[in-house]
Amino acid sequence: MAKRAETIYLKDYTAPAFWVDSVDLHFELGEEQTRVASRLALRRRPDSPSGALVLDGDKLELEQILLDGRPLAANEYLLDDESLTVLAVPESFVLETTVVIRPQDNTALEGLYRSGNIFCTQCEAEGFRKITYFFDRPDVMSRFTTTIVADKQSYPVLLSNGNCIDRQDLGDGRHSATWQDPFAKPCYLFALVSGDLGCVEDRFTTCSGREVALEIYVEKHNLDKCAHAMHALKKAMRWDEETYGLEYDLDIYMIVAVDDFNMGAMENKGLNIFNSKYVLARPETATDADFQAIEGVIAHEYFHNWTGNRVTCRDWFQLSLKEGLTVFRDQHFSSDQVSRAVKRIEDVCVLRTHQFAEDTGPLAHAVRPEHYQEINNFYTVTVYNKGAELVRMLQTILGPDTFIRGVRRYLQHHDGQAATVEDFLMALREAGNLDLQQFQRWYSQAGTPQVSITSQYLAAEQALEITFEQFCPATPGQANKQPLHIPCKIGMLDTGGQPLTLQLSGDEAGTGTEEMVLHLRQDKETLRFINLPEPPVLSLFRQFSAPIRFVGEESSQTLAFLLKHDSDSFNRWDAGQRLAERIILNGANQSSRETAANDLDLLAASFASILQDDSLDKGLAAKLLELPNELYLALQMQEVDVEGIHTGREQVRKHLAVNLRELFRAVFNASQSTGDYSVEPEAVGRRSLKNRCLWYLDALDTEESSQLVADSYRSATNMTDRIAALMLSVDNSGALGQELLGDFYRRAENDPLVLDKWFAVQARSSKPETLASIKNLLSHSSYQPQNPNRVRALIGTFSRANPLRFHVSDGSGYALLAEQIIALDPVNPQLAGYLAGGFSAWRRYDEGRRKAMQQQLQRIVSLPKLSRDLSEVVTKMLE
Ligand code: 0A1
Ligand code: ZN
Repeated sequence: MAKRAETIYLKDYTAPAFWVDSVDLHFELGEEQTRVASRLALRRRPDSPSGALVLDGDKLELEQILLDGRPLAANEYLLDDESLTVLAVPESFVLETTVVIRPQDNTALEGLYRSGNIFCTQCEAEGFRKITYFFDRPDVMSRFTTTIVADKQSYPVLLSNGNCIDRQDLGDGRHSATWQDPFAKPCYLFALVSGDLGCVEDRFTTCSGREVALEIYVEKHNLDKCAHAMHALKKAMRWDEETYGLEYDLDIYMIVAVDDFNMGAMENKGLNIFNSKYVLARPETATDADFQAIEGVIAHEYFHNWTGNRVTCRDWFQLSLKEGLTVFRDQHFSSDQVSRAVKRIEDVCVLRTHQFAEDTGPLAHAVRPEHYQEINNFYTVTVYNKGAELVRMLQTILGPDTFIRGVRRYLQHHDGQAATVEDFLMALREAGNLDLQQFQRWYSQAGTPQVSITSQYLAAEQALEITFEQFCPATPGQANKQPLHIPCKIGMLDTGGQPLTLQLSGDEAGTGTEEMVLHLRQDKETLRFINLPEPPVLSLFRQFSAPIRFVGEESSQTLAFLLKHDSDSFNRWDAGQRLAERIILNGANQSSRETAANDLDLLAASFASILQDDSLDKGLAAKLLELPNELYLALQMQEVDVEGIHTGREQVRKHLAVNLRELFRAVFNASQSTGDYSVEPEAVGRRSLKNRCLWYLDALDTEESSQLVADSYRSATNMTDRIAALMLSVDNSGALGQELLGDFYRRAENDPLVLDKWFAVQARSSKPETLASIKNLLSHSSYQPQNPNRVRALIGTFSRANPLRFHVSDGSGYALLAEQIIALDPVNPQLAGYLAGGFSAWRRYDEGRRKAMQQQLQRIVSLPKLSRDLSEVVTKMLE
């Protein structure tokens, strides 16, 4: 556990001293021990200084070491817990090592480990060093050949990257398979799987007519839950051909689902390994959100084949080069499958709730950080989701066609290479002939910029002057910020709600359009629009054109007007969110209560017309009727008022329910399902609108509303409707919740993904007994502390999605989280580090809570043995 706690800096990057032309691996998988023999063909790079060969290796048991076939004497090499050093090596040579590892004891789930009876690997970021000695860095790319030997009966399936070139029956009850990957790759993309798995097969013909075998491997009882994932894979393959002109490059594409996985999935070349949560789905076991997440993650991993695998990252500081770009691509793909506006709203919601929170806390970091201790801690919403927003802004700045040309240029120029953010920006710049110098600051500057707007209508001149001021608050290690290049998509409405034609003074380019992009580049700048006979209503940062906090000057009437009329659906939604936020936050404050009451009438009237508008997309209607979540609301307060936010939001919910009861009831009835379950956007939208209405109706807290929830649960034919009703019943007083929980548990039939939902629903409950029930659940026979999904369902949901009960004022929620982190750290440091993030906002609470959280953090940091993952986050939080 005593890992190096040194800090690694981007500025210290040096190229590797050796090339590894080929890697031959030979695995003998065993129940007690696994033997890994490796044969590396190495060459010193001509420009690198002579010196020892140093390979990474994490606690490996070395059995044998040969240099050009000759066993090395003990004084010719050095070994420690983290590396192997061969003191003198020629210019070009073959190094052979044999090591022993114990996958069955590997609870950290990095390297080669077991998930149930399946052997599988996770090598990103630095797991390969737990398998064999190697340069465990992404800029060393090699050709891999892998032979796997295992017991034939227990492990009939033997998989690795590339094509299977040989199979043997070894006659002693064991068999072997040899796989060869024709593409050079970094070792983090290596994968191996072995187990007794079933396979769903399909085919795909690429645009140039090549046949690709598609195979999804799962435990046999899950074979009936793969159809959606397979369908998504084929759609993603076609989409990438049609949108980017990118074709798949091997003859086989395999996906394996395992139950124990630290993240969502992994893009290993030709052999993706997935958390089963992102593969398995049937209408009775998975919600609409699960179905959509599966489609998104399948696409994400597939898209990595180009953005990540064919062109990879030079070093881990460039992580967003593959992740930001690939998230952008998967979001774009998903928005082409569903309602574009709804998808954008969901993506922005994640960003504003989670990434903005990260940016305001002690763990704030740039999309391309400049230093780290443990790279596992940087698979964050900032690197992934803000990274995707940066790519999106580039698309907005360049225009969609130039952007695609730029991405293609980047992939062509760097195919087979390990690239940097600069390489990417250079290709885009060349494609668009544009200056992106200032834009590059987005990659190095942490924090969420605030843009405030003031405007002045000059009646005599029929002009409107808008002044934009940008300001970025300090983040750890970055006190002073420089102005960013911020694209602002703008439109204007006349008083009847009709779009106006824009005319920017002194700029002919935007003239005549109803929407244009303004390029903000200075701390403060004023722009003048002309030919405006009356004061217009502004619609700014349409589609959330930049990841900023927008501070506007709109009255509540204007927000209600935008919610009704804006042609940009995202801004309609955002106007409603801002109005609702104003009401909830003002409602908690005595002096502004009257304003809040007036605003509430305004909101109710707006909601009424949404509920009566039959022409509106149902999914969008459900979004427009959503109240901002408690985590987002907390971010808007100087000091978080935990109970105030919850109560304020509940009051608004109840007020709307009471006043619009008939409308909610009518829309609920009209949205009942007809026919078979489908995940088409129309059906998904209808269910989300129906369940939004149910959420309001439930707030009436009457005999009738409780009956409606019970009926909804009992008549549900799919997981979406069932879990929506279950959640409501568990939050309510009365016996219904317990009864339905019992029923739900029985239905779960030991399906781990459904059991996760059962745990999560209880962890999310706003009832006062929640903490006690979580304590009980920790010793429930179905609780598995070694399974990351289960831990995230119970402890993750409680600490990250239940602010009311996690922040209970006596600090007992904090103590529970700290205990779980402490117990988990020796088992799975990556997960422990993730859970510790639940404390990251501690400085934003009142004194009592602040002290209580600080105390728990100190308790953790003073433990004698801490993983590097946990120590880095906890230390940073206390700094
Ligand atoms: N590259 C994967 C995510 C991933 C990252 C790290 C992991 O283990 C430490 C596992 C998966 C993706 O973006 O999908
Ligand atoms: Zn990814």
